[in-house]
Amino acid sequence: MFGLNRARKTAAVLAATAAAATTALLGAPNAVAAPQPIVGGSTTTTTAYPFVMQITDASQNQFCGGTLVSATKVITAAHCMVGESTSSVRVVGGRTNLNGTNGTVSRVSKIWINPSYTDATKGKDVAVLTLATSMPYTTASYVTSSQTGVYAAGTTARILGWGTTSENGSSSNQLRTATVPVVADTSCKSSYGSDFVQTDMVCAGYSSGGVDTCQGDSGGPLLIGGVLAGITSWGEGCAEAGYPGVYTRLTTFSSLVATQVNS
Ligand code: 4AZ
Repeated sequence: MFGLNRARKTAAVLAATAAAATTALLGAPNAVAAPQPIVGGSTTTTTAYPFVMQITDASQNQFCGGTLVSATKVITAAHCMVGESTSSVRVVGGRTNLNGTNGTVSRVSKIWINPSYTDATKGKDVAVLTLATSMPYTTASYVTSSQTGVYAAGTTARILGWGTTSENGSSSNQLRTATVPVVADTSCKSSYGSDFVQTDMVCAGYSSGGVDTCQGDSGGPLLIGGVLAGITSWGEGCAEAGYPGVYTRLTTFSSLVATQVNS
């Protein structure tokens, strides 16, 4: 009912090996945090966040999120689009609940995947979809390449999605949101080692865990000051202490994305 017939696009598994290696580096056993409920957030609506899009299969089962940045352009994660085709995906706007039938459903006329993308832990996790039908919703603006200051450690960022509310748990029927602090690159490097590609990624979360994106939130927005600054990409599990969520550092890809958005 909530899109579970389709495997969610998951990048988390890719991080497992690196995280295991990092455990030794941290010098302490990786205590397994209890799964928590977007983990740790609260429900919201597409009325409050009209630019948040569901990315679904042809049967409208949601498997990723995306952000509307013009009437016909959606920014999402490259790893969400691997193996997809213009006939296999839909974008749904204005639908707060996964089991709703309201809002606007569009086919996709073009999928642009960053041509340098290979897998989420190597960075470059960005894609732009061109919609066949215009979305009648307020769009989000996205960072320009010069706005690198938005990622200052401790800055409050907002995450949104329909993903699972606990690691390996069930998706949320209703859109959820939470705020998490941007994590210093040095700290994220300590968590993820060489899988953290500083130029292409930014981490966000509390050192104690508890609030995070999770499976099914991928491709959705990380907003800083209301502006799209990141794309939900990967992480070791969800909301675990010491393992913040990893987001595409959008400033690095702003120019590349703008070429697609404006094409
Ligand atoms: C995923 O698989 C996923 N905790 C998204 C975000 C995070 C982990 C996994 C970060 O879609």
